[in-house]
Amino acid sequence: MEENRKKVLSCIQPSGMLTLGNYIGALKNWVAMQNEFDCTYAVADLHAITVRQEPAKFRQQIYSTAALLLALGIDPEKNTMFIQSHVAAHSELAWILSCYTQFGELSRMTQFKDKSAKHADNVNVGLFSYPVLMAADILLYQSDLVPVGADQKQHLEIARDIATRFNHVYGDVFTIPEPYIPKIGARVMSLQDPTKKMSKSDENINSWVAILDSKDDIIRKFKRAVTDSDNRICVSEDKPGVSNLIGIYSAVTGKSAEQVTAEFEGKGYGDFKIAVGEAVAEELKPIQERYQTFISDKKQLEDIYRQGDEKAFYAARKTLSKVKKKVGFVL
Ligand code: ATP
Ligand code: LTN
Repeated sequence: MEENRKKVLSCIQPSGMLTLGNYIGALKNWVAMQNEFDCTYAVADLHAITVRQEPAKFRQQIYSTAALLLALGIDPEKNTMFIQSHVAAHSELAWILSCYTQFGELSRMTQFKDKSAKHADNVNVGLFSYPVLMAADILLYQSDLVPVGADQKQHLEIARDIATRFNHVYGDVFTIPEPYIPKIGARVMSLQDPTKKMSKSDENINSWVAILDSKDDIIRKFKRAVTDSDNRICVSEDKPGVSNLIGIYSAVTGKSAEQVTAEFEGKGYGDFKIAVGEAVAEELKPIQERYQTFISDKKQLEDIYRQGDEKAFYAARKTLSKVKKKVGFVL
C-alpha cells in the first residue's frame, strides 16, 4: 500500500524561532498531507549553516525544531522525520548535482541575492550552492510533491531543471517534483512592513509572530500591526497590511476573505486586530502545550529522529547508488 501513494518531502531550517509564516505557508500543509501521502520531513541543519550559527544555540534550535514538528502533529510512525546532516547522502548527492548545475543559473536566485546583501560579510560558497543541496534533498527521495511557501518556488524550479537535465543524459533516474503551495497564506507578510515577507531573522520582533509566542505577545503584536487610515476591512492591492491580516485570519479559521469582510462589516481595525490575535493564539495553544512535552524528554526525541534517520538512510541510499552507477563510478 505504501508503494502507490505519492511521495512528499519538505525540510525546514533550524535557524531560529519558527514563525506564523512558516506555519501557515508550509507546516500546516505538512500535517494535512500526512494521511494521504508518503511523507518525509527533515530539519535542514546543513542549510542553516550558510548563515553563521552560534554552536550551543544552534544545537538547541535543532532539538526545538524537531520537537515542534512533533507538536504540530507530525506522526513519526506514519512518516519519516529526520535530521538532514545525519544522512550523508544529502551532501554526497549535492556534490554530484553541483557538477550538473550552471554557475549562471544559481546567480539568478533571488534568495541568494537577498541573503548575500543581508550578510555581506559572509557571502560563502554554501549560500550560493544552497539550491543544489535543496535539490539533493528532494531528488534523493524521488519526491512527487514539495509543500513550501511561495518564496521557495524558484528553488523548486531549479531542482526540476537539474533533475530534467540529469534524466536527459542518463535516463529516468529522478522523479520530477512539483511544488505544493497553499492558496491562502503562501506568503505571510511582516506585521511591521507588509511589503516584506514575515521572517524569523527580522530583527524587529514585532514584525513576526513565533509559533511559541504567548497569547499576550501575539495579541500585542497584532494590535501594533501596520495597516492604513481608512478603516475598511477588505482585500485590496493598496491595502497590503489589512490584506495580510485577512489572509492570516482566513488561514487559521478556514473562512474565505468574503466571509471575513462580512463578519467585520461596520467594525474598526482595533476590533479586527484583536480578533486575528485571538484566533491565532487559539490555533497555536494546543501546539504549544504539546511542544512542552516533547522538548522536556530529550531521550524520546532522540529515539524518534534516530528511527527517522535510519528510514531516510535506506531510501536515500537507493537513489544515490543508482546515480553513482549511471555516472560511471566504480561501486
Ligand atoms: P529565514 O527567514 O531565516 O530566511 P525562512 O523562514 O524563510 O528562514 P525556512 O525556515 O527554511 O526559511 O522556511 C521553511 C518553510 O516556511 C518554507 O517552506 C518557506 O517557504 C516557508 N515560509 C517561510 N517564511 C514564510 C512566509 N512569510 N510566508 C509563507 N511561508 C513562509
Ligand atoms: N530552503 C528551504 C528549506 C529546505 C527545503 C528543502 C524545502 C531545505 N531543503 C527541501 C523543501 C524541500 C527554505 O524553506 N528556506
